[in-house]
Amino acid sequence: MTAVAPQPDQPGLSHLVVVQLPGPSSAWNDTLAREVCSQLELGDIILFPTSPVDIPPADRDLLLGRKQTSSAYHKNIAYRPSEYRLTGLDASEQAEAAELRRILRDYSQASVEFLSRFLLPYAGKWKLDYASFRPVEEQGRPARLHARNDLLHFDSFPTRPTNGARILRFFTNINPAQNRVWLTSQTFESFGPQFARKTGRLDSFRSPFLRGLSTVARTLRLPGSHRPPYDELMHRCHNAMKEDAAFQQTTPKSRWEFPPNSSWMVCTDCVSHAVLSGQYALEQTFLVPQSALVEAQRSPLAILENLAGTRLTL
Ligand SMILES: O=C(O)CCC(=O)C(=O)O
Ligand SMILES: [Fe+2]
Repeated sequence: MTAVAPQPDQPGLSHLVVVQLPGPSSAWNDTLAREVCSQLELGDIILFPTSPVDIPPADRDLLLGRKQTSSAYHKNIAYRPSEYRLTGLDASEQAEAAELRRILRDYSQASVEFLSRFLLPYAGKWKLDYASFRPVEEQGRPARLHARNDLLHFDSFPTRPTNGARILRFFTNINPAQNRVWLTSQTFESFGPQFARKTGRLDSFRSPFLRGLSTVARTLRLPGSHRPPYDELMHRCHNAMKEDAAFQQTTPKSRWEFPPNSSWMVCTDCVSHAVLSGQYALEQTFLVPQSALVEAQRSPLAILENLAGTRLTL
């Protein structure tokens, strides 16, 4: 396996690291794996021009809507590996659900199997989050402002706090003809602090009085009280970026085209990203705990804790 980063170095921007597979698996070792983990954690995009995950032709045909017309295959669908369950389908679509669920389970398992061999420092330590099927053309897809994926953002899941764990996503473009096109801008390390300050919340986490109030709210299980300060800040940054039209326009950008049958992975909590166009992708999300990171001291959690001057996890 070989990795090359072809473009000139631009501080603060994400770079593309191209990994050619297959290579002799004996050539892969812990040192190289740590290097890739470091690149990921600091905001680079790891691209496999040929996906290391095989999707059987019959499954691909189903996903591309060639063999059926049910609307089940035409909406973004989430798959929860731990429950073997799909969300996003109506009762009328249950006939298709079983097949779709099986295909997503296979993609999820194949991604786990590959990444367990490739990202050795993380293997077995991550928490497996949702997988998804994205059959809707992204260009012009209607969504509320905060749900728009065509605006640059760092990922933060409003209903699934990570409590400091990193969000690592493994995508595959299953479109036979069309690239998936992304923009990225500077990484969290470069301008996360600027947005974190704008939230106006950094000081509040230091106040013993407000921390005490939060503990009481959690004890009483009040709505919203389960969200750790880290996730609160990350989510506010996510929203602030999408709301900031001047930032969206003027920030320096790189444009990436992910070709048919390629896979790429990104720590989407530190890579500011937006999808401009593309249809038909699969994706598996991994939550990597602080204890497995190779650059923990430069993680969004470490950066925010430094700024806040206090712990931000629960
Ligand atoms: O679907 C994509 O290519 C990425 C969209 C995105 O930003 C996200 O799911 O958080
Ligand atoms: Fe995103």
